[in-house]
Amino acid sequence: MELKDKKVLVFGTGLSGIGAAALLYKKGAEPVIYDGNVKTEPEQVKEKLGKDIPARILIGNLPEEVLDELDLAVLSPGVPIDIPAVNMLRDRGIPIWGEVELAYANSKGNVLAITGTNGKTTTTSLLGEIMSLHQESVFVVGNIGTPYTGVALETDEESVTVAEISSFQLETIDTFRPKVSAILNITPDHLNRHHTMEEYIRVKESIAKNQGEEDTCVLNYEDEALREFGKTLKCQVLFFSSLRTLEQGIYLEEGRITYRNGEKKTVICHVSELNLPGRHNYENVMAAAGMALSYGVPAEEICMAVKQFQAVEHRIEYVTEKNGVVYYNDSKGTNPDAAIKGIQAMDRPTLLIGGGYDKESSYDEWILSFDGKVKYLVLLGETREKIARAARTCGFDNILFADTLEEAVKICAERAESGDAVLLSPACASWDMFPSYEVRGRKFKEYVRNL
Ligand code: UMA
Repeated sequence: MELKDKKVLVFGTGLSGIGAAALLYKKGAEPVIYDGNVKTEPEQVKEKLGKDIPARILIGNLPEEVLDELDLAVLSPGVPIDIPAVNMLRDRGIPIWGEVELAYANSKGNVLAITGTNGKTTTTSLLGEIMSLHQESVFVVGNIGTPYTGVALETDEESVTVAEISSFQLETIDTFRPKVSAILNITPDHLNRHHTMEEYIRVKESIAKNQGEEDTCVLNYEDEALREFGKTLKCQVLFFSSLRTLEQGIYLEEGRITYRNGEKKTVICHVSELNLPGRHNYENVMAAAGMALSYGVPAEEICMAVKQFQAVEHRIEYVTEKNGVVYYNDSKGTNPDAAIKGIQAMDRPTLLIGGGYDKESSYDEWILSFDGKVKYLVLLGETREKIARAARTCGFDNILFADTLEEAVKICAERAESGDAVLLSPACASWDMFPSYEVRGRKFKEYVRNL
């Protein structure tokens, strides 16, 4: 769509909305930026847009006369596609794009896109590092925290955009076509938004829907749904597995991450050379390496980047040691599956802080994964009663409640003994008490350091 002189509604005034409005304005469109949250301050939105990006700002209800004038609507990922305001747009036949679609339609070069329930940020960062070692023009964008629209107009034919793409973002793509995509794993998450697991899987898999024969999709062989999905694709498929050797693909052989292509085997590195703990991280490395290899990056460059790479913030991040107690920040453990990885990575008795925003997850598997390691489970946030009930049903009773994260840290510090770990790995999003998991993680680190 030619954007010049088009009137475009930008839904949401967060990172995506601001990025989208700026891109639209630079392309000659007339953005109208809208937020349904009545507490949004127009002055703050204006400030975020900056004086060079004029846009009409609407807060609260969407006036009918504005709807009548629109040529396009661009949704932020946090906006559900089935709320009344979006239905109104759809009913009027106004095209609805996500912020990612808008960015993609206005960018050049190739896209390497990663989705999955867990491991996206680590894999995206690592692939970003690999690509930066390989070539000059590399952009790392998306759910990782940098809106794609913010860099789209800077890309050229030689650019590579490495994009972390969430299920929220995939719901509103249209022509988005990565040269190489990856789906790392799919376990229950965001069911309050997608309603059923089938729908969540369908949305995740749509990352490959426009890929053609020259493109590649990298998939986790150990995820049954993805193994089957691989058979249905018309693009090339590259599987990885951390549990078995494959005739074709990437796998672990005696601790070595190995790529097998026909008779040829290439070793990327030994897992002991990685700065990332845990099998889930070996999978992230395999996926990033597989994507880079598919793109044509030489194995030696991948090896070099992989060995240099350090863990991302908020993912089983070592904070400090106080009185023999080690503190870990896993604020990015925002769903039960991610939190299972968090507790599995602990090698000492652990005081675990959990709970937060309710995404209608089931917590039983997480609690069953405690494996005798958790001394106390300190719960806070919207889900605390729900998790406590699940824990008791699973036979785990050492539960304490806290009203704030600061109180939770204090409770843990009082009860922990030398040799223990304190782990913030909430199994829930942060949105009931914090604007993001990053803020929650940073606050946790601050409270720990102030102890
Ligand atoms: N809003 C409405 N009506 C609604 C919902 C939201 O008006 O029904 C408004 C809010 O009032 C707010 C704005 O929309 O002003 C927020 O938009 P947003 O939630 O899409 O947030 P952004 O700041 O644009 O950040 C988004 C991603 N957030 C979400 O998907 C919730 C960020 O991912 C991403 O980094 C950023 O775009 C840049 O691409 C964060 C995230 O939590 C990390 N992602 C989820 C996750 O990882 O689990 C999916």
